Formats: sequence, C-alpha cells, structure tokens
Amino acid sequence: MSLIHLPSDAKPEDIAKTMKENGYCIVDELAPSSLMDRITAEMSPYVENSMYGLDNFLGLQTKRTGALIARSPAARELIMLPTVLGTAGLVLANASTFRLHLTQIISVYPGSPAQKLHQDEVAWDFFPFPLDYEIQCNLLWALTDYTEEMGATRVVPGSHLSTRKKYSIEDSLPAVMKRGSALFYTGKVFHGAGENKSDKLRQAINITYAVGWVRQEENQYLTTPIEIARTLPDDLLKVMGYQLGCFSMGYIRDGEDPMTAIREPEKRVPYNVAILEETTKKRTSLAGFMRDIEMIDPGE
Ligand SMILES: O=C(O)CCC(=O)C(=O)O
Ligand SMILES: [Fe+2]
Repeated sequence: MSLIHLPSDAKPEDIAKTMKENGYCIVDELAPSSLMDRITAEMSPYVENSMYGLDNFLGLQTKRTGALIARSPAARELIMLPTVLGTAGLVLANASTFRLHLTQIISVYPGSPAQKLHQDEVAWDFFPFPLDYEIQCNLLWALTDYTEEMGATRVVPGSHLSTRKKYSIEDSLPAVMKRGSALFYTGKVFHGAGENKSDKLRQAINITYAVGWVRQEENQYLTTPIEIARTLPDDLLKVMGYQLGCFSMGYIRDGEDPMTAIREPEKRVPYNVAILEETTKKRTSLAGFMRDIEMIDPGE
C-alpha cells in the first residue's frame, strides 16, 4: 500500500477533499525545480550555520533553519502559490482568516533515527481541539528527493479522525516523492520524520498555516525585520499576519489596522471593518452562535 498522490494541476478542492478524508495529500512536483534550486542557494549558508536539535523529538542529527521570509525571496513565492493558499483557505474555512504559522527547512542527516509519530497541533499546549475543527494546514515540500531510505516523512492515513493517541512505525507509510512535490497534512494527522538509513541528506521545507486566532509558532513580526517587511507586497504581509485574525484579534494602538505599522505608521486607520462584517455573516450561519452575533452585529 502507498499514500495517495495527485498531479501538479490538482485543484485546491480535490486536495482539500483528500485531506479531509485521509488527513494528508501528496501533490507531485507542484513547484518547479528552478524554485527549489533558488531556495537551496539562498538558504544553504543558513542551514550550514544552524544548530542540531537538542532532543530526540527535534533530532540530534537534524537541523532546523527558519526565517524563510526574511532570508529567501524564492521561499516567499512558494508560500504564496495559489494552489497552496486555495487549499489552506478550504481546509481552514471554519475560521474567519488563516495565516502563516511557521517556515523552516528540516535537514535530516544520514544516521538520524525516526522521529516519534505525533500531531502538529499539540504545539498549542496540548489543548484538545475538537476532531471536527481544523486548526492547521501544513506542508512538507521535498527539497531533495524523498525516499523511504532517506527518511521520507511517515504518515498514518486516517489518524486525524480518531481519538487514539499512540501509533507505531508499522502503522505509518513513507511519503515517497520527488523534489518539488508537497505533502499536505492536517494538524491532527499522525506523522514524523523517517529514519535516514542512507548516506544522503534528506531536506524538506516545512511551511504551515493556521487559523487566524491562534498564536503563531514562528513569530513573524520579530523574525522578519521591519525594514524587510516594508519591502513585501500586501498579500504576503497579510498571510504573515499583518491583518486582523478575526473580528478584534491583532489590532494595534487605538484599534488600528496592523498594516499601518508597516506602510504609514503616522496614519490612523481603524481596523478592517470588512473582516468584522465577514465574520459576522459567517457566524450567523452557525447554529448556537446567536449570543455572540448580538455582541458583534455591525448593524447595531
Ligand atoms: O521532517 C519531517 O519529516 C517531519 C518533521 C515534523 O513532523 C516535525 O518536526 O513536526
Ligand atoms: Fe510534525
């Protein structure tokens, strides 16, 4: 048995549906190898200088290298690919917005043992999110070819639908894929880096997105210096979090839009009422939310 693969022209609807049913979806060669080449070239000096993990979970022979927006213009393109944002929008449609959660290159060196199978959403202090509320839409991009021998990420299909909390390697399958392919997976599906039994380096670009009302794992505002942030387009800044997460989450100063801090700090622009209205509309369609609707109804 092997994991499900879709072709590079797969529609976000098909990727999101496959994720909903299986907890993951591999999309083959979604990014051109020229983009992977540029990311490798831009990030190599930082990977070289990164530390190995400090515990078995992070991997004593594994390096994590973050800050991709600040360090790699090519990675910004990867983060903003329409197929990826379209899929994240569908997987996270239960929330008013989604945004970037973390960016990192994971370099699994030869000899690195398998990582414990886990769910990424436990990062929020092990809070037991409901099974039917998706918090994360995550990707592991193959920056090198991904073979089982090299430690391809292992996934337990369907484990996002269960309350079971322990799985063994035998329950998992390797996400074997070519460079430029992407493993999409939810925050609930059990997965982990495989053992690298080869003499080659296995590298992945881990880009994750989360609903707009949770704290980001990689602090985007401190990781990307404001001088660099000011050079970035609005759509990327919004994905980084320079917008409200929901009707009042993330404003600055006296109830002002966070984008003004980047563009025109001396201007006073109230926070985006459109999001407030959007949220209200969405929430009115959800049973049991009437008390909250009354509280935020813009018509009042
Ligand atoms: O590197 C991998 O294959 C997976 C890493 C991972 O799942 C994690 O660190 O949360
Ligand atoms: Fe993980």
